[in-house]
Amino acid sequence: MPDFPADFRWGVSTSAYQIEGATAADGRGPSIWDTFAREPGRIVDASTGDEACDHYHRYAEDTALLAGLGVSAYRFSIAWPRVQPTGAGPANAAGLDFYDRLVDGLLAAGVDPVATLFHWDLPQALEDAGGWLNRDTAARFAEYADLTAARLGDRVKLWITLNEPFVHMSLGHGMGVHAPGRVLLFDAFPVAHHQLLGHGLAVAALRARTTSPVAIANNYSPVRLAGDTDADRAAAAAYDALHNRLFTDPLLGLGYPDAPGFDPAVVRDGDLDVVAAPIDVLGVNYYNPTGIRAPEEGSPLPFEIVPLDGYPRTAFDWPVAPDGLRELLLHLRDRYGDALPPIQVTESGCAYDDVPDADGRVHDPERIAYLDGHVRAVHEAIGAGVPVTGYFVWSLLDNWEWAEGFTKRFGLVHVDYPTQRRTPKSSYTWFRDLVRR
Ligand code: IFM
Repeated sequence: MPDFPADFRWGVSTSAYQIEGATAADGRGPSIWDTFAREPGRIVDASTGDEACDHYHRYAEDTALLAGLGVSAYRFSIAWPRVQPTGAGPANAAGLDFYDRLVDGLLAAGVDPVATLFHWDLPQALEDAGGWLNRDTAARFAEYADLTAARLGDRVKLWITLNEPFVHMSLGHGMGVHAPGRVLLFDAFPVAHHQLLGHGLAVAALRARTTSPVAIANNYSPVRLAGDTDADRAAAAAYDALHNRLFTDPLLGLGYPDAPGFDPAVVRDGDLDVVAAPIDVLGVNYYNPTGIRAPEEGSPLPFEIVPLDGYPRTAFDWPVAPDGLRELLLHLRDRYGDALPPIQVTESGCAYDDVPDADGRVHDPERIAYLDGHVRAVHEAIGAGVPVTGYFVWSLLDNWEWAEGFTKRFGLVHVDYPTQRRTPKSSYTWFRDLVRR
């Protein structure tokens, strides 16, 4: 492996609902995922995050795993319904106490706390009032950011406002396969704008409470053209605008792109200035490229997503394409130029069907190969002049993978869910050695 700068930030990521469990502890209110997971047919194995990895009670053991890994940072998310059980009103001190203990434990272990404020677990009470379709949710989000930073702002080293607002809009509100399960197709656009408005308002709230840097974590997927007609190229441009530009162009001051479903009516005077509040870091989550061609006639979509041939595949059937990471980093640099802040890859990882062997060890050579390729892709992008300053593996632990329940394992650490026993996989050792070097 080639050398990285000495101050490069190596980390791992998780999110609250996927690992914490303890969904009724210490006054936490229900979130949209508690509701959604209970609806028949929503989650492939009919599981919920009620227990997940029981991290709420085992955070000290998990912090020891982070210390053993030697990472300089840990990206976790804060559950809004722990801080504000109904999404409004004063802070629930007992909920914040948990993150207080976690943050102090991380600092004592020499690991920088990196906190995401919204990783999809909206308080159910806010959803009942319209959720992200309701402009007021953006203001509520800023209030929650303020309460959280008032307690943790002196110790969190990097704040991330939103995680993958594109995925929350498209899977949660466009297609209904994630919470809250709305099927609005392109009428989901207000969810994009209100999340971005909430981001901008939260940036201002954070700036008033902390001098730590502020970021957002977007998901990107380079488009692979599966056809060579003008219609195919138009379809690819439409998909690229929706997935890769809708949440980045306005953040970096370019306004909204001409994306399918874009509805100027929800954008009020002054909103774009709020959305474009300067950020210190752009978080990049990358998993795979997307194959696109022109849609069949009569399709409600302006593009068709097609499987990509010729790549190895993960247990999620996602193509393994490290070159896509290098390509997207170069594209970001080329598209945004001087407006692009330093980038940290805030998620990169893969699911495989990892099973302990007869000795209880978990060997995951595919994950090692996957991470090796993606880390090299980052190095190449840095060499080509892209300002990348960090890389976080998704995920520290096997965890509850949304609609896939417990069926997809992304961790460097295997979790045996019935016993909650943690077993570092061979990829944990590999990543530890990489970080040490
Ligand atoms: O598990 C998710 C995470 O919550 C958001 N980014 C993608 C991961 C893998 O699907």
